[in-house]
Amino acid sequence: MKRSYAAEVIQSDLKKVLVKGWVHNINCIGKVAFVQLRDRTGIIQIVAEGQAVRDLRLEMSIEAIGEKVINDKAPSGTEIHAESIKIAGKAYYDMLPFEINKGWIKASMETQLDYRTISMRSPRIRAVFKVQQEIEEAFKNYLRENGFSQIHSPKIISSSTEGGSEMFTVDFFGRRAFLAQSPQFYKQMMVGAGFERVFEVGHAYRAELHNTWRHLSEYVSLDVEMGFIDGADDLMDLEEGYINYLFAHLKSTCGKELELYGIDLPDEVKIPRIPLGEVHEILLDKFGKRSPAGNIDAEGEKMFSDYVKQTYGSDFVFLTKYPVTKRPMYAMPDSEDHDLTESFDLIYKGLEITTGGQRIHDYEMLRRNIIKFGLDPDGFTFYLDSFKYGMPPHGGFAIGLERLTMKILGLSNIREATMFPRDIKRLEP
Ligand code: AMO
Repeated sequence: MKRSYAAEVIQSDLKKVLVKGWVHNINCIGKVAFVQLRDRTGIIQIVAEGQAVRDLRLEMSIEAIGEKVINDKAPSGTEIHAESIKIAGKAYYDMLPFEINKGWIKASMETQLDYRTISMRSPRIRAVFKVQQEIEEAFKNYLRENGFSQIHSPKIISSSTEGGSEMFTVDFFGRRAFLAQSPQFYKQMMVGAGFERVFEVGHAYRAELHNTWRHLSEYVSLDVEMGFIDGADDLMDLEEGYINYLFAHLKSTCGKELELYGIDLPDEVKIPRIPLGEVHEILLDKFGKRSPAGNIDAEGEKMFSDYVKQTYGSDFVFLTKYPVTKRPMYAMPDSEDHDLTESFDLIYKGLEITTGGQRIHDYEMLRRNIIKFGLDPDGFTFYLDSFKYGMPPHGGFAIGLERLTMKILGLSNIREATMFPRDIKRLEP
């Protein structure tokens, strides 16, 4: 007999069905048991009695055959009157680490992460990863529709891309190698290789020593790089377009999940672009907040986001024109003020979710800049050489997938938006 899923049983006019899934909940009234069966599409009630029911335990996997019956009192308006129930996967626990059938899990985040395959069974947690999947899907679709090609760059690499200190080293057949902090060099090289417009969804590694609510040692980076641009505004236009495309996509694919988290996404997003120098002045004038030179700290990001929300009604803001000293050697200096760069960060509800900008595309200028940054051009030969053959003006940006997921759903810790997070303390599961 062909298997039916919970959602199909509820929607279709099938009479006799075979369903498979996990025991989400059991309620016994006299000899009759009401079993909530959960599969990847939803939850359906099974009404059963007899020995098979007495052996059931929460989270066992089972298979049941029975008749579909419409019943207003059943949670989904439909239930299955079981003829037979078979245990497909036994339970070998004394006690579940926490209950997952009561909405919010009442256990610390660390415990939930320790037992990740159990916590992810909760429909509420599952919803996070459905939204995350659709963020990635929308990213790929939007960029493909705009003429971008998908690339896969190596994650074992020979030199730092984003500055020295935060790199994991790897013993590569006796040579010192690193885990990529970003696909930065490779996405630029692919623009020069004639692809013009590329994107990548891949892991990035940061050996950051701090343990915060917004940093992971391994995260997923949504990367974009585009050739023949006129300036950083082209890149911000592209990202603003993605945010609008994404929100429309999430509304059509994740209605149930957004509702679970009480999220109502705006119909249109218009993102203000404000130079960092002005941001500093506003923070000082309005909030008495001093910022670190040429940068903005986490408290400043939050304060300024609140200010932008009140002033422009936007949850997003582009901070532009970061100083040369705060950007990597590949950042293009501003055409008017050489101490600044053609770069930006995107802040969403108080958190940086993107860094981007125009890059230096002239071979000689890049070589001089590498030296100016106190680095040895010989350490970047493969990258630098690719600029000898007519590299066009170009730029791009990268969005942290977990940070974007976290902010869309209003989660308070990035680990909640990561299936198996890696941080300074966590290497398992
Ligand atoms: P940056 O280093 O700012 O820029 O990273 C880009 C975005 O990646 C996310 N991110 C992180 N997410 C979780 N944990 C971390 N430790 C972490 N570090 C970064 C953030 C951040 O905004 N090559 C440039 C991008 C570019 O210019 O194209 C880069 O990697 O959301």
